[in-house]
Amino acid sequence: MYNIDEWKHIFKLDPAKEIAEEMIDKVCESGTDAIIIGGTDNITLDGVLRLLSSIRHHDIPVILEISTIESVTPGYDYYFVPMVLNSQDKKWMMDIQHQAVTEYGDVINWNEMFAEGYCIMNEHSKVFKHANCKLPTDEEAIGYARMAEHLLRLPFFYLEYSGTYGDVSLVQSISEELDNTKLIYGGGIETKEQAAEVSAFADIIVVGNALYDNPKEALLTVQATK
Ligand code: 1GP
Repeated sequence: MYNIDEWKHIFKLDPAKEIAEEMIDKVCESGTDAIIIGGTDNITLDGVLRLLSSIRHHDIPVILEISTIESVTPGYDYYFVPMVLNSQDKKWMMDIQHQAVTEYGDVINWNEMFAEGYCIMNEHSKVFKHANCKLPTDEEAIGYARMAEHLLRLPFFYLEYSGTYGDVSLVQSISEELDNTKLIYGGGIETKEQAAEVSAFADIIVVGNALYDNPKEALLTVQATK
């Protein structure tokens, strides 16, 4: 339905945060390629449905990044399933996904479902602590990227710096490793300059927090990737 191969820019909206309807309209009309609904805590079915209904009357693909089984609902175009490669607990890599598939496997439309191999690089982020991650060295991060591409054959490798702007030289090194697996970069992008810089290497960049902190500037990140 949509051509994911052409996506360069995604805005991520957090169902646990307040955002004005007019702002949602601006996000949808910004020229961004898709919108991800996702966050780390206080994700409720109500929040997920509310954002979906505000976005739905715009012609833009909308993705639910699944953080809890309880907040999954039909109606999204795609469902992204995080598998946290650098978690120290098997739970975040395998078990919660397994539980969901065991429970809902009969009704899942697999064409809408994509796994994301997450590598979480910001030790101070909520998600790093939540998923009990271990900070990889650059070499180890490249190792995860190679696993995502060659062993696991994942559609996406997500280099996640959530809340802080990352190391662009590592983004470059990882992008050089990936051919079939798409590199998603997210974290700390606040300006169009940063968007352009990281977009030179990542297939897709994700902008989240800036939409809430400095929306005017955040909206400008779209054009920097085109
Ligand atoms: C978070 O990667 C996204 O999952 C975006 O990060 O909120 O720091 O932009 P920011």
